Amino acid sequence: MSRFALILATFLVVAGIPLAGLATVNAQTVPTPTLSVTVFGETVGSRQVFAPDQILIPQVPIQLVVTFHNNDTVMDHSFTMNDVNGTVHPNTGILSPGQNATVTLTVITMTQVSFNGTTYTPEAGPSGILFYCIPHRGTGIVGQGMVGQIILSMAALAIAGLVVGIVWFSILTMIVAVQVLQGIEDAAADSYMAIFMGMVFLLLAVALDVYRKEFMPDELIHKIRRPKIVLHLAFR
Ligand SMILES: [Cu+2]
Repeated sequence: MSRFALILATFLVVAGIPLAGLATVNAQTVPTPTLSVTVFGETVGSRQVFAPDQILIPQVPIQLVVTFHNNDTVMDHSFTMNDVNGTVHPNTGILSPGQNATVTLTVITMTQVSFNGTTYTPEAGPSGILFYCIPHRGTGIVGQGMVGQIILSMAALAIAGLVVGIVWFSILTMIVAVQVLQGIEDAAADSYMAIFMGMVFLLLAVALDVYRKEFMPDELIHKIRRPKIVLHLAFR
């Protein structure tokens, strides 16, 4: 048992090294990804709101395609952003109930946005980039007027934490395995190793799941398919 455990523990540490580098390599080779979201403008009770009022982005830079749909029955709404100087861009314009409009902007960093070839600092909200509805912005405080935010998801930080946990439990497994090999064995050594290894695989599964959900672009899904076979010769 103990030699097998040492081999397995060594494998965990070695396998962890390329995994840790995976995110970095992907970030360098993949061009700016695109995220398409639909945001509705509607009245809930007596309040005009965006639904959702948060656009979560998995990373920066990212190209954001926002389709704004006025889902209201009587109220006019817009999806609008300001820069720090109060200049309005991008802006869907004021839409009547039932109308749609799409704006495409690039969030370069959380303090730098590019739209229509212009790069500027967008107006900030409490925890992200602010967007609002021109007729219903009101006080402009999130939770009062019709405002929302583009927020950078904490998924990258979560994965970093999980990787630290994976490395930590791998090291603990190694320490127990080395001690067992040196003859410092107690009755519970196997139980400790089982728990530590279980934690390694559990954290690895969660980390891979978060990575897949937050960082794999949706566009990849329909590209994984059999290539279309086209005959170049006349076929008669
Ligand atoms: Cu509105």
